[in-house]
Amino acid sequence: MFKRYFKNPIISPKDILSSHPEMIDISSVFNPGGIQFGNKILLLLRVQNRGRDTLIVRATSDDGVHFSIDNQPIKFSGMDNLDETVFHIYDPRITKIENTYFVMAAMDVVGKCLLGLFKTEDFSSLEFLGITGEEDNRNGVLFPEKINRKYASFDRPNKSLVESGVTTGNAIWYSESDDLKKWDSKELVMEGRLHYWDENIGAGPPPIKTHKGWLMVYHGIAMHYQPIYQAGVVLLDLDEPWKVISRGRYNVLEPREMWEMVGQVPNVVFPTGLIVDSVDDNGFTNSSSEIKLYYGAADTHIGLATSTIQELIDACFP
Ligand code: BMA
Repeated sequence: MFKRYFKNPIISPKDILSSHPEMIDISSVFNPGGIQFGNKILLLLRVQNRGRDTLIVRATSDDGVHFSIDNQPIKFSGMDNLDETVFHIYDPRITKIENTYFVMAAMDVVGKCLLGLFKTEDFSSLEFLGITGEEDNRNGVLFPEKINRKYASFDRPNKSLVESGVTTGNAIWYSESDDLKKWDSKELVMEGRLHYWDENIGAGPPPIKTHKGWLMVYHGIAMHYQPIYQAGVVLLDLDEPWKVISRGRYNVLEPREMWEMVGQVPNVVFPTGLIVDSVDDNGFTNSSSEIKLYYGAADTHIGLATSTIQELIDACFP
């Protein structure tokens, strides 16, 4: 299971010190994408100011605990041709394929949310490649390698409408693409389990390749009077990742600390960034590898929790 770092939260709104006009006295920092970038652990933070603008801010660290946070938001390029008004770009998930880093992020446009795909070599800016489709969708993650000679991703179409007007969904789909531009929804991967911890679901960080299968941390929402966001694990077939080998019965992280239970959205742990110790030449992570999970807490702070590949694989089996 996950163990929280003893000095959590590792990033708080007060850690963002900047004189940039959009980054003064910020309200929240949460749901970071994460990746190993050279010797550093790099996070893309979701930052909100008092105008409830969303900014993406880069943070880097040598030890995964002490972060140096940029004093300006990351710049996006290539978005001028998009025929939509984009209000917010958020919840980035980062994947490295060969020498390019890709970021899949939610984009709020008029009446719905789309998934945008961006690329970068060095995180100085993010170049927009396009949207994955026209449908209301969120929680998109790109696999770190091609599967069956195609780029592969999970996404989570937004369907059910909860009272607040927020759209959510209860099914993760597998999609594939030849060129990263045109995506086809291919297979249903898994659905929410009514009455249990994961009634609505969405992918967390990008899946990790292990010798036992693709390991994915996902988020599940118990749709109580007040929704509870938790993290769980599932193991998927290596060649056909839409096939579930085994799915954990219990969550592996749930809101328990005060800063996870209290904030702008209460009772939320939202896993988005995951770093493993070592990956071999074929992309496999060793079962003894430590995992660092970076997650949003109550849509206000960032927490760090650790585990190992083996512990999480074990947690996939009832
Ligand atoms: C989800 C997403 C996340 C957010 C979570 C809890 O639907 O919007 O960005 O962290 O709700 O508010």
